[in-house]
Amino acid sequence: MNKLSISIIGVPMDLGQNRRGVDMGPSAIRYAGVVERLQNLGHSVKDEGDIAISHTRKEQSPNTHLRNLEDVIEGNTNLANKVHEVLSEGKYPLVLGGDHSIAIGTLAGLADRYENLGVIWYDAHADLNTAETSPSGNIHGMPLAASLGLGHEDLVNIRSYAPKIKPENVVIIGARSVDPGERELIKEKGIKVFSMHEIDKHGMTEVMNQTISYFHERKVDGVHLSLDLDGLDPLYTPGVGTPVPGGISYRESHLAMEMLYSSNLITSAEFVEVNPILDEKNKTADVAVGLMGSLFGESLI
Ligand code: Z70
Ligand code: MN
Ligand code: MN
Ligand code: MN
Repeated sequence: MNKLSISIIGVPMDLGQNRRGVDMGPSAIRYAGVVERLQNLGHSVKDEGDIAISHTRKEQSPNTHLRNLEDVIEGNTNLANKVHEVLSEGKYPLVLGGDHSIAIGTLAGLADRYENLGVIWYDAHADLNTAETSPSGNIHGMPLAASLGLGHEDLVNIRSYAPKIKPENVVIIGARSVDPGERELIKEKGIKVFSMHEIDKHGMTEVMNQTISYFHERKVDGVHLSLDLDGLDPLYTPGVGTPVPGGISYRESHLAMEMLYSSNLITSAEFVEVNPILDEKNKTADVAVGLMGSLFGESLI
């Protein structure tokens, strides 16, 4: 088994959406024992602490309806630089959110280190809104679009390059709440989506086998896993800001992580949207750490 040097990066960001408390996600995940869990698998683990996030909550610029745009850009720039540094040291970045707007920074730090980076977006949502299509102004609904080079130019150009990733290198898993503008983008760009329909119809085994084959066909040189805990059914992960019923089960999610571990494809990961204020006894953080266990090689036998 491949032993890794994992760098844990906390991102106490709650500015990409309306509900407070998701900035405490990194603390909740640490409290759930992430460091020990991964060390017990034989990996070397360093907790890099938290990225600095300004909470000026400046008055909305009249030029945009994007909520907290300046603070989100600054925090994501700090995160991107840290992810880039960790990669330069040959370490495996494991990013703890924070709301999903932080994927903009994670991918900005990662993508220029790869020729052909793949991304798995494990989420109830597609996060493909732009300033034009967003129904909410919440930047956590935009990180996948921004990483594809679509949307507000300051979000798109973090670390001064764009786009970060190609639409044909993205696989969305678990989608069940997709806005009209996002649907159009999925069709226009030919983004691969395994919605709950496909998961129910064909089963998670088939969905993951197809996902893994797809990345092999695409000849990716790395795959980033961006896992929003609201991808799971709120029965298992109630501590999220936007629970959507009818989600991926606990068992399916562990199976998916175990198959990704066996595939040896994943080169970085982030776990986002854990909100301990909305949670039940840290259940959602516990599930997140359990899934990390499976992703990094835990097995029953
Ligand atoms: C909606 C929007 C979203 C997460 C909600 C919701 C987006 N599509 N993302 N919760 N994690 O406002 O853009
Ligand atoms: Mn999301
Ligand atoms: Mn570089
Ligand atoms: Mn989501």
